[in-house]
Amino acid sequence: LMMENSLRHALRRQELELYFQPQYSFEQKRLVGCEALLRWNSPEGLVMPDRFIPLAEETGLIIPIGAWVLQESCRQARHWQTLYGSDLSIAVNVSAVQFRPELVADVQHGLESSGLAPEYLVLEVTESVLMTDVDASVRLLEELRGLGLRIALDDFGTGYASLAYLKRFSLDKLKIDRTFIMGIPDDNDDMAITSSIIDIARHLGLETVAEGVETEEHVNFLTSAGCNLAQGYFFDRPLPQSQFEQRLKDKG
Ligand code: G
Ligand code: G
Ligand code: MN
Ligand code: NA
Repeated sequence: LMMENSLRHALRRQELELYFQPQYSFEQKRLVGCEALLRWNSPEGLVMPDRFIPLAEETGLIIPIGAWVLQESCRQARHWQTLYGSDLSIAVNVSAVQFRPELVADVQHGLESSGLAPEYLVLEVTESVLMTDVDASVRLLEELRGLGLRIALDDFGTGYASLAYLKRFSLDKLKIDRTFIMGIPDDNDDMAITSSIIDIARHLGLETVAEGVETEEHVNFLTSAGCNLAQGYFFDRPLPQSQFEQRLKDKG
């Protein structure tokens, strides 16, 4: 309850902060995007999203917080494009509570107030978010993509969406869940699953992002399997703004 009360004030007290985890292109060998990951500098210290996002969802606070994350992510990406001339894209996580028709207005507001071109904004949704109401999800995805932004299916392979839904949902990217990447190079099943996801995605015209890329073996396997983008500790942890900007100067 104490946490609920202080989370209520977190936005106004400017205690929320975005970290940015770089995404690297295997083909271009450079930093091409990032995922925005929320942190809470609470009076009790740094709180990770696994601890406060569920609470934000239960209390409905995720709606204003999510709108702030969208606006701040668009503003930041546009700012970096101006400063570094980069074509950097930014991925924002969207939870089930946010995935409703009103999300369109929040996204439009973020894009318009920042001047960020929509093709540089990626929304990450999980299979379970989409499966709650499949028909409504199909419509909302089409409306969002109609704005020109892109959609990534997060934690792909761990939820209960069947492959048939890859056809119904309007998507741009699959993020291969890190539990599969963890098994490379010792687990043959994980390697078969990973390269099959990459093949299916390519045939469907979807980009692939590998999550949890931690070792050189991961990089080598994913390169030869034809994965498009890598995100993980081998390259970078989620970084505060100033450290991320240093990466942009070095590797953008
Ligand atoms: O770095 P990490 O511990 O940051 O993030 C843990 C999880 O918290 C992520 O998998 C993600 O799903 C969730 N998360 C992080 N930032 C956000 C955010 O801005 N909005 C939502 N809805 N979830 C987030
Ligand atoms: O939204 P999603 O659940 O995909 O958020 C990414 C999560 O994965 C964040 O909590 C982030 O800190 C974490 N993460 C990013 N890179 C790595 C990695 O290389 N290894 C592990 N174990 N976790 C990672
Ligand atoms: Mn994500
Ligand atoms: Na994920």
